[in-house]
Amino acid sequence: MYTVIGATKTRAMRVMWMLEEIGQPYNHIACAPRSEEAKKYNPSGKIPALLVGDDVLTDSVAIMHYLADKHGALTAPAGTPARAKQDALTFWLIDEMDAILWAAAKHSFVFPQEQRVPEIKDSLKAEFARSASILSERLEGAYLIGDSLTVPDLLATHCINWSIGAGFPRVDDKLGHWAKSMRDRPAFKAAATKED
Ligand SMILES: N[C@@H](CCC(=O)N[C@@H](CS)C(=O)NCC(=O)O)C(=O)O
Repeated sequence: MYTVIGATKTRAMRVMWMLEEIGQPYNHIACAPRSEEAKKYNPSGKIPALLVGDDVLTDSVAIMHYLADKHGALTAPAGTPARAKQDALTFWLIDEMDAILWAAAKHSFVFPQEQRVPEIKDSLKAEFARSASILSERLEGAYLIGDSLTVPDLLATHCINWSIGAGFPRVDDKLGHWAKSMRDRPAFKAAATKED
């Protein structure tokens, strides 16, 4: 049985949602970033982590790819052009959405007060809005790629949700409705409301 380390309000949600989508049971230890509990599994205190037997896997996207490949779900097969295209979108989302949100978080509450540069946040919001427009333009149907759910759908939705929580400007209606359709998925709801 898998065990997810990390509070639902963090990137751990990506891993929990993925596990719900692929129908794998899991335990959940809902600890905060940098807590003593988190450090038991990852000395940096970063979450999420996934316990798989004696192994501790870290990084939400690495964990999602591990699960996708292991269970043959939410991904094109490794070693195919389709997978390379899927990975390109995944890495674009990390560069152009996750990294921007993370930079805003660092300058809001992660860095010590004296290292924060709050003035950077307007520029980060504008950059995120540009990324959201590009993503909206490429969205053609119910999913970001083809006619089935893949890892980038989960990652993009999580980033859009994060942007809402961080007080970033709303994404356009097309992308907003799409993100809502993702949040309406039973697996998303199950992860979001999972009891520990
Ligand atoms: N790239 C990593 C980032 C992990 C990360 O920074 N997680 C945050 C919580 S969402 C954290 O633990 N922050 C504490 C810190 O950076 O010290 C992933 O996707 O898992």
